[in-house]
Formats: sequence, structure tokens, C-alpha cells
Amino acid sequence: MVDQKKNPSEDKGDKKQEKKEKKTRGKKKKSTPTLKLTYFGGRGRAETTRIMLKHSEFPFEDIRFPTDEDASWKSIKEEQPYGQLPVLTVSVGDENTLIAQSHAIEFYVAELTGMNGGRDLLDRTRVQMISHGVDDLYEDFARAFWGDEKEKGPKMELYFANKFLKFSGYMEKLLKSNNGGKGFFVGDDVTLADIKVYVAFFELLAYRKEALKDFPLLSALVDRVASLPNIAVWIKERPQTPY
Ligand SMILES: N[C@@H](CCC(=O)N[C@@H](CS)C(=O)NCC(=O)O)C(=O)O
Repeated sequence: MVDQKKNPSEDKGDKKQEKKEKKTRGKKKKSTPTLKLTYFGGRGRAETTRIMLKHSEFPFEDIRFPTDEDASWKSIKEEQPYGQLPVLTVSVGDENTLIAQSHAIEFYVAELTGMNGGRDLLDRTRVQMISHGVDDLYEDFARAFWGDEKEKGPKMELYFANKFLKFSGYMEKLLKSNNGGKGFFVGDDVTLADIKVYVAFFELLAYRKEALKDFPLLSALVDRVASLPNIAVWIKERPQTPY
């Protein structure tokens, strides 16, 4: 090909193109959000999000107030969307957006990190179905755990003999329906659904070690999630807290 000299208008065109590319490059950089996750000392309602971020190596600030009695927490409480934590501060350029409600935060981070079940709408919906199922499985446990100390024992017995067994049975079956239960809940990769299952069962097993003895697939899934390299590191290094 002949190497032709550029005429001045071509030169201008090149410069315009260069400018445009610079602008776009700038924008692309700006649109990667910076994240700050604010919560209290424990795992609680922030841990699913923390684990997804750790697994995906997405950097974030992990801000923790020691308790909800903390004076610094109280001083910013009313600035939060619902006066509660967790809150995820998403910063893009100079703009900060506060996202409250743990489920909304989990959804956003799952989308951001590609842990939402991929492009298929049905798979993404199944991720939501499993995640909401975990909430159903866990809520009575949490109520008993945080409730009246005197009623805790009998309430837990009732819970583990009924709702826990029923829901773990459903979960085991759902897990089995994907790749025979040897992988994850949805598709071929770990998603928000598996992380939620892991987080809930971590707490349940801390209370009752043998809880999953009749649910071998679920039990293996919990171990599988805990063994994913970045998650294994996080479990080891995260603050050791009672809940
Ligand atoms: N539905 C909300 C509940 C949030 C919530 O109950 N947060 C508690 C801590 S787990 C809280 O902020 N308590 C302190 C306060 O209300 O001052 C969510 O899932 O994020």
C-alpha cells in the first residue's frame, strides 16, 4: 500500500477522534464505582455482600461501628435512607449514592460482580428464588436467636424439628435439580444464591453442628463455597465475631 501524506483536514479528523477517545476513556474510568460498605461489627446482614466482593476481588471499604449504641453511628443515623445499616455508598466521580436494605445491596453487588446468574432471565430469577427461600428458612431461627433467652431453647427445638427440616429438604431438592447437586444452585458458577445459602448455614451450623447430617448435598455445597480460594482466605482473616 502507498504511504500517502495526510492532508490538513485528515489531520483535524484524527485529532477529533483522539479527543473523543480520550473523553470516552475518561468516562469509562469514572463509571467504575468505588464502594464503601457500612455496618456494625458482626457478619449479620452485611456478610453476603462482603463475601461476594471478596470472591470477585472487588475492592471496598469495610466500615464497622462497634454497636448500634455507638455515638458516631448515632450521629449519622438520620442521614441514612432508612436510619439503619447496612448501607452501601456507591461513588462514581463526585456522585455518592446511598443504597440501604441488605437485599437491594446484595442484588446490586451480584449484578456488579457477575454473580447474578448471568444473562439468562430465568437463571437470574432462580437466583432470586433461592435467595428469598434462604430468607424464609432463616427468619424463624433469627427470631429465636435474638429473642427472649428463656424461650430460646424450646423455640429452637421447634424450629429445627419443623421449619428447618422442611426448608432444608426443599433446598436439597432444588440443589439436586442443577447438575445433580454437585456444583452450585444455578448454572455452573457460584452465584448470590450459593453465598446466601453458605452465610445462613454458617450461622445455623454454629448453633447446631449436626443440623445438615441428613442433607448431604447442602452440606457439601456449604464446604464447597467455603473452599473457594478468596472466600477461604476471607473466612480465615475476617474479624471473629459471635454473629
Ligand atoms: N430490612 C433491613 C433491616 C436493617 C436492620 O434491621 N438493621 C439493623 C441492624 S441488623 C440496624 O440498623 N439497627 C440499628 C438501628 O436501627 O439504629 C435490611 O435488610 O437491611
